[in-house]
Amino acid sequence: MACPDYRLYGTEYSFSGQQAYQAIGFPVAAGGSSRLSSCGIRFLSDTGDGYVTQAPDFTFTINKLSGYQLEFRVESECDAVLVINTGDANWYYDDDDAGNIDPQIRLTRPSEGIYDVWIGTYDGKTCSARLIVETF
Ligand SMILES: [Ca+2]
Repeated sequence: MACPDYRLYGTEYSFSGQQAYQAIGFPVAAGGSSRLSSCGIRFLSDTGDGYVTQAPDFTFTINKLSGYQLEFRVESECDAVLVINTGDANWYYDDDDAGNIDPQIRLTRPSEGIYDVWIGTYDGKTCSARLIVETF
């Protein structure tokens, strides 16, 4: 079975911590066919289930993050989940922290580099969604 693979690339964007201080939105289809609970990923944050694609939806290169907190959140019409793999191969997961059963992950001491991001759904459905990246 295919599991999320950070060696693959999503749609690529590069920006700095300063540029993301004004929130940046990215339309995306939430969902996928890879079931997280079958993939044996050890998450540093919350752990939970959901379905994502094999390749990340987005591959961000984010520079000049010193002094910023970095937040990823989703606005969707379904029960979205969020998976992030950072440049140092750490995995993060969230299901519902943004409210409205949408996910949110805030990294308080983010490091510069590559962030692979998957927007999935808890129940395997697919829906329209929007990923928002913002620094604080
Ligand atoms: Ca959710």
